[in-house]
Amino acid sequence: MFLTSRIILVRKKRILGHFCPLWCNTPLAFVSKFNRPFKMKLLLINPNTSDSMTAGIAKSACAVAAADTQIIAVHPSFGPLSIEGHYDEAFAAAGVAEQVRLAQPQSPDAIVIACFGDPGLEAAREATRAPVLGIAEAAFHAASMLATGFSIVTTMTRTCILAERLVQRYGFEHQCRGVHGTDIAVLDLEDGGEAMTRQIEEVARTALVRDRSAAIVLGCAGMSALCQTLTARLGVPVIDGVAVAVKFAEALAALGLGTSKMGDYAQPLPKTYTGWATPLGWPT
Ligand code: 5HY
Repeated sequence: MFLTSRIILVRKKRILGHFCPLWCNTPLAFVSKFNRPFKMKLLLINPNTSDSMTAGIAKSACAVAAADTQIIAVHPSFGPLSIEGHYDEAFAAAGVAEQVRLAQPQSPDAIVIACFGDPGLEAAREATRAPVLGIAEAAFHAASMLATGFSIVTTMTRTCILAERLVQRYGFEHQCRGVHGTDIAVLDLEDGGEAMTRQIEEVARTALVRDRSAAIVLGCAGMSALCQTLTARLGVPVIDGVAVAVKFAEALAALGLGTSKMGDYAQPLPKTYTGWATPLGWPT
């Protein structure tokens, strides 16, 4: 099987799809949203394999990115169309590792993992010197700077445990006051319409009261486009991890800060991989 990337190129107001047989060896004309030369290359990985969701996430990223930031949006060449449980997440993590490994020749200045489970985050940090941000971790940091307590509103109730474990792993137990599912499937977020937005709004409103929290973290990259509407309706900070991670990534890259190559984030040990993963091993 040929490992490739599916690239969604975002230009202001128009979205194009392009299949690149060999990672970026084909000189695609990337432009920034104001046709200025790029200062920074940001690799945006959607860990599920939905083209349309990748395009939607890339559009949200492009809307907040600096004028000279190039957003390269990719998704893995294999895996689930959406991530809604442990099994999906296992493949998504491998897909993230694949995309970070394939991107090395292009040396992106920063990487954003645009799925609320932050799948493969630590593997990605091992595989690159660039700073790598997961949208959940980024959103937790932002929320904790804006309110003493926040609530997470996510998709399927069965994935709440994944978010709760991230809260513990990142040390936000004292700030995160609750995780709430809407039981809206990830891919249904794309064209959910007003009824779906109101459903998310109601779950958020109830969470603010029940958790006595003062900010909402959106628990799915697919909710990114709803952030402004929900902020206006709820009257509290509503944090979209995609937007926050893009800005944090720009800040770290602009400061010349990258992932430490000391200790557990040092480059993976030389190792042969077999089967379809053969190209993803590290030269021995
Ligand atoms: C996400 N799944 O952000 C997560 C959300 C979730 O495919 N993209 C996905 O429900 O965990």
